[in-house]
Amino acid sequence: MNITDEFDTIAAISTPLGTGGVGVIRVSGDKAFEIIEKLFTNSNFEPRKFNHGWIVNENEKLDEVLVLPFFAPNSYTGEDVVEIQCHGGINVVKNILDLVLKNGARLAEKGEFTKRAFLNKRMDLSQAEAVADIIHSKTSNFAKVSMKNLSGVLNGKIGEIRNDIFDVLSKITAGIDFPEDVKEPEYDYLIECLENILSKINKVLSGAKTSNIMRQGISVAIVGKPNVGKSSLFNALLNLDRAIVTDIAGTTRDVLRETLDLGIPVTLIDTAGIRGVNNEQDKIEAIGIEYSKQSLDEADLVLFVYDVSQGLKDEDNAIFELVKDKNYIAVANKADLITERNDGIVYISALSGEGVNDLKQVLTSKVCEIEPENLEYVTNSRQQACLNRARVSLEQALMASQIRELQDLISIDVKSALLALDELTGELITDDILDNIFEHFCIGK
Ligand SMILES: Nc1nc2c(ncn2[C@@H]2O[C@H](COP(=O)(O)OP(=O)(O)OP(=O)(O)O)[C@@H](O)[C@H]2O)c(=O)[nH]1
Ligand SMILES: [Mg+2]
Repeated sequence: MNITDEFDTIAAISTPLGTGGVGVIRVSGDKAFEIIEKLFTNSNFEPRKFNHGWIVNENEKLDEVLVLPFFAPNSYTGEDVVEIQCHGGINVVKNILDLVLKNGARLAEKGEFTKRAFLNKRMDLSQAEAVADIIHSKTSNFAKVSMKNLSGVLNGKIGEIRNDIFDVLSKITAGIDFPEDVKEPEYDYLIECLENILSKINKVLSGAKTSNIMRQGISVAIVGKPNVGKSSLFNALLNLDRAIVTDIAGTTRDVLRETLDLGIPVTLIDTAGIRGVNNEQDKIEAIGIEYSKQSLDEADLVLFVYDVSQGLKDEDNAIFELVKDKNYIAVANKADLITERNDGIVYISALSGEGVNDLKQVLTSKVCEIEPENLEYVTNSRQQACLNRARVSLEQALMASQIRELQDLISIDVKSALLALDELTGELITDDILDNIFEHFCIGK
């Protein structure tokens, strides 16, 4: 797809494919109304109002629907858009889409509606990227912060920074181009401006690590020797009977992963109990143990589980040796079997549920050492890369100003910073970058 292509009319199913109350088919482009008029029994459209009628294929009624028309430019894409709300059965939705395609629309590519919204200036790039974030967010917190970007928070800040840079560049350029009429700006003034801009960029970038954690989440591996109750804990944390639990040591063979929403997405990993097994005797368990060690290495946080009714044994200590240099929480399980409690130990019973909520809290505070709700600017890796490029260029300009370098040379770095921000906002963007961004969308958005 090319930025300068004439837009044809596209269509796609905008609701998830499955059985549901309603399904929505979206059609966008010049021919949207022409196509619907051929299929709909009531094409006396009132804009932005639901119009009731039937979708018919050569007199055969396909479904009773509501049609919601939007006239360009007042639509999501900025083009003529028609949304057909039909019954949510998978075949009904597909049949209507097929009919729309047969009548002159083309199946939309991933993210093509939002891409058009961007190209038609209905939203800027950070808002378009926020749409993808909201759709894909794994936690409600991330959905909330992404919503800030949809409402233009990041773009507003970047616009402000861009204006600051543009202002500096204009002053330098005027001094260079019209030396007789305009005095070149004082170096101290340039230093002050550049420092100011850099601190604004650093403020936006300071949320980068948190943004990445909120986007990708963190992984928490549950490790320990066989039979200490790892899978029971995995199930208890998820509130789900996900992993098989038996009293046979060596029950879990494969690595199990599930997502847990602690405000930040957590991938909880259940592993095979680690013990010395003879490779020949039990190949499967030996492989499982290898996987456990890998998961342990890769995890951001480890729950080291032991059976407190048995006390720490040599096997536990051997595993603890693998864990101790990592970020870990030691969990004393099967506390229902003992009566004594010491301070500073996390006692739980995965069986009865005792202490599981407290453990969740300890886990949450470890995971959220950052306060996600306070995150002011959420950025993705592409935006961070642009900001970092702008930062490096401005730092060079700053250094050059400090040593009173020729302003001609300083302007080159200031200009690169400006271009990096233009790439961030989408002012200056290539087809490749655009395709890359919208590839992460789903069809129908
Ligand atoms: N009394 C008591 N029994 C528990 C508790 N947690 C787990 N168990 C029992 O301990 C046995 C082993 O539990 P699992 O959850 O399968 O243990 P595991 O660590 O996953 O074991 P492997 O997968 O073999 O490594 C089962 O019989 C559980 O019912 C607990 O808190 N209290
Ligand atoms: Mg298990």
